[in-house]
Amino acid sequence: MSTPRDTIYSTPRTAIDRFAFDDTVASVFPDMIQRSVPGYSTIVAMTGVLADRYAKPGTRCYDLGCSLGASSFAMAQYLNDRDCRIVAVDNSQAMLTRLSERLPDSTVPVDMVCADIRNIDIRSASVVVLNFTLQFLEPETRNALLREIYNGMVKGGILILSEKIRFADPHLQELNTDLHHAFKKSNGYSDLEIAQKRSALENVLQPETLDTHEQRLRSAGFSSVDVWFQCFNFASLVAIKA
Ligand code: GEK
Repeated sequence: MSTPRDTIYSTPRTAIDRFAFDDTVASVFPDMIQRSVPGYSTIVAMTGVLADRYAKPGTRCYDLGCSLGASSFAMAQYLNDRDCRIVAVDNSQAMLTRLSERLPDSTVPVDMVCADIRNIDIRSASVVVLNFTLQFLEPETRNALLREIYNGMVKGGILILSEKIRFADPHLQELNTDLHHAFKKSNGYSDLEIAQKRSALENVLQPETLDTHEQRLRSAGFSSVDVWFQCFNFASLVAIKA
């Protein structure tokens, strides 16, 4: 998907506003996330492979915080003739306006919902994707959402949770932060862009440790929990409802 290049933070700003998923961000989003998140395209592609294995006929596959629907499209590739509906949810109208232009390309029915993912009804879900979304919710609201998701899933369903993570060990935290910045620089972002984006995300994106995620998933009820992908401070977990 070729989209305009992200140059949002390329010029010096006197004040940095809180990062928001507005029209400016939506217009460059595929380029922004591809150049910012190590492993993004692998995670999205494997979401399709996992959906192929876990999506059950007559159920729903949720893409929570869908942005432009990358995970929805990855799942749709595998779900022809499966009698599944994809439910793509985001609270950014700017993202959904752009997604709606792409939906006619989908081979599987996609219900697009503009809502806070904490306020929707989740039911009959065999696949739930939280691809870099939980990190934007206030931490104290995350347990309740994970319980709602668990309760709305069918037995044998899968949750795929991808997040920026932090490390309890200060050395590893510093190392992985540096490596992530090196990754962004290798993708053409300047030190200024990296620094200004980092300020904009302060207190907006709140990463947690892998331990915290694993404990939350288990206390929500998931029986099998595993980290299936990690590159620096970005990871993806699977959690199965037995
Ligand atoms: C992808 N999954 O391309 N309710 C609904 N949506 C929300 C909420 C909320 N409370 N908070 C944030 N969002 C996508 C990438 S981006 C990740 C996901 C990133 C939405 C927000 O509007 C944005 O579209 C998305 O979550 C996060 O695989 O930019 O790092």
